[in-house]
Amino acid sequence: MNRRHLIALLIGGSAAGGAIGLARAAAPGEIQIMASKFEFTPDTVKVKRGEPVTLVLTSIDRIHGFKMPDFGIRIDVMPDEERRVTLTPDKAGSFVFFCDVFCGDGHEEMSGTLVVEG
Ligand SMILES: [Cu+2]
Repeated sequence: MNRRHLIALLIGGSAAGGAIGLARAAAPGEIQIMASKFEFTPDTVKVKRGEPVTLVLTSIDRIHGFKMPDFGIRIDVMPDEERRVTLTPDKAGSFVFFCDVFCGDGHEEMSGTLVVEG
């Protein structure tokens, strides 16, 4: 993980101010994502522009990868271990994330979408 890039994202996000006036979710800003052959669950994650969110990633079978190029994020997803990555989306839209550690015949299909509402 590129820590310096994440910090830059956080600073950029707070300057965007896109979430002002929106109702706050009751959740503490963490979203669990489970990786398995050959999917992420959930495979669609909704967040709000300008609000920090922490993705908590874990795998139930083997090592997978989690890559989201639009936000410069890439981490290994380990079995029985939680890995966290925090970002503040500074742009609205739909952004693809996918597994980048070859994990078998269905690997190419292993992807999902981050929906940033803004
Ligand atoms: Cu894979």
